[in-house]
Amino acid sequence: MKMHVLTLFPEMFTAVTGSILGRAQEKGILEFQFINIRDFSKDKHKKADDYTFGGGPGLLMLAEPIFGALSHLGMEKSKAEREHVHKKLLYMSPRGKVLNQKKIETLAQEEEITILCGHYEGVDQRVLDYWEMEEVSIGDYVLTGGELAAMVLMDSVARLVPGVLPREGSAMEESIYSGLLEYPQYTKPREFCGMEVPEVLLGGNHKQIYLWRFEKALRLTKAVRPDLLEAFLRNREDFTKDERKVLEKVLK
Ligand code: 6GU
Repeated sequence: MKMHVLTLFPEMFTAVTGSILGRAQEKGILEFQFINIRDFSKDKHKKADDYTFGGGPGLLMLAEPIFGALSHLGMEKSKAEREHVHKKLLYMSPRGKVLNQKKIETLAQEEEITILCGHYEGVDQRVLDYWEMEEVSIGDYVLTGGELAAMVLMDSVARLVPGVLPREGSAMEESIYSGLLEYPQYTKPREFCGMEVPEVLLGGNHKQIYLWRFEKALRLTKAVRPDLLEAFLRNREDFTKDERKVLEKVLK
């Protein structure tokens, strides 16, 4: 998968290239391209922003350098054309639809994702209109720019691309996929600061271990995210007899 990022702060993305995602790039599974929007400014001072028409505080990113960068990438103008070639064009913005795991799974199917990071007060609206950009937020709070949000998106999408995670399958096993929060886990040593690893995990009875983890996940989800538990119970009814017993114990 190719990921292109248009930003005024390309140096921030060393956080991406210096991690597991960087290793995936070396292996040829992912390909990153960071484009400095300022390089496409036609202004002699490389200006990429200006004051807003109508007044108000802060600067807005200019349309022209962004158009230049997208044209340089050979970007298709319409959403329909991009869909045809499995490309996405996203604008990171607190105004967008909030990212969730389902959306991330859909994005992981793309061949190419291009992400525009806004800064200051955002971008000229004509950028979003002309290129039919999809706006994506990462939550109901405000960041100084789209870069950190873009990295969140890139990381969560990239880990679903086959071969990116060191152990195949570890992305799919995790609990958000089953709709519950993750059960507690332990590694060596068996005793640490007077705290023991739960006995059941040392035994090797896989069914018992599974049911213990299921119960822990249910209890944790009930306490922290009752909304997730409710959805989980609504979406699944194919429980085994043993699972049903655990469920009854936790829900009563
Ligand atoms: Cl995508 N951008 C900014 N600036 N703030 C945000 C955001 C994005 N998502 C949540 N807050």
